[in-house]
Amino acid sequence: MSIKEEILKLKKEKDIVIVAHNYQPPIVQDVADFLGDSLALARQITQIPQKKIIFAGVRFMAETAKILAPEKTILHPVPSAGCGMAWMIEPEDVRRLKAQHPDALVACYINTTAAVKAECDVVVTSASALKIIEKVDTKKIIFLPDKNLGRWVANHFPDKEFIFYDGFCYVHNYLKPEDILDVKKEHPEAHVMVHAETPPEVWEYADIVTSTSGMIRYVEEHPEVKEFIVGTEVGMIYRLKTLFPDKDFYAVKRPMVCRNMKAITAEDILRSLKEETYPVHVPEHIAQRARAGIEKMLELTR
Ligand code: CIZ
Ligand code: SF4
Repeated sequence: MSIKEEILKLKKEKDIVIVAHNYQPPIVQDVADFLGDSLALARQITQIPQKKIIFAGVRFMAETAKILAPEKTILHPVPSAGCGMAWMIEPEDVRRLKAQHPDALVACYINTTAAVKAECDVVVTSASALKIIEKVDTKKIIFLPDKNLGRWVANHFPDKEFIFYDGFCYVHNYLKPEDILDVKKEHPEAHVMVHAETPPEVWEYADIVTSTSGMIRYVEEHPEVKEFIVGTEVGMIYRLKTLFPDKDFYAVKRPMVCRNMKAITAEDILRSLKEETYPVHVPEHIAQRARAGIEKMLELTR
């Protein structure tokens, strides 16, 4: 039996659900019951009737799942698989910014630890940020930790004042115009989709700057376009090819690989199914405060 067959058999026998992020390796995507971005997966978690869920994604995503479903067992197969951006900011940094700008609303990207979320008013994802900021009355907004995503959001709200933090994603932040243009030369008809975590200097070369779910929507809404250049983590190219097998998707020239997303292998998933490794725990005093911001996001994007 192949490892894939073994996983599919065991998850059925043990009634364990596997959810996986769009950036997961192909084999993990293939065995998942649900695939999506962090917003869709957070929403999904609250709908799953099963008691045990394996979360294939980085640490903050598994923590978010546990915060939203504290009664369930959330298994994170590789606890050390964290997000480099989430590690760039500590709760003290948020408290310092709040002390400097007491009249500001604190919007924090979902790519943060639970302890950082506990300091925030509302959590946002790349797919939900615009909708959320549109709905809040506050004029001044502390947006953290991703400076690029923050700038992208701020560009949509010229009447609001934004305070940024100097965080970034090492996979997206170093994308250069020539990484796109070199591929565009080979495929001049292709439309360019880049993630909002990429730096502002590449945005003018893109047909759309968006989230991963926004990329799926863009392909759906442009049936006449057959080729796309994709400026985000490579896992997304596999996801797009699976969803749209008759279209072509090209990676940008610079390899965009998140080491931590790729740290979860089929072997880890199998072990997680067999040994129920590793249950996620978030201390309740932190979970309770972080839950408020996550639930606010779900409420404002309903
Ligand atoms: O929100 C997410 O899932 C991330 C990290 C990327 C995206 O845009 O989907
Ligand atoms: Fe974090 Fe970047 Fe990896 Fe996403 S791709 S999990 S933002 S390090």
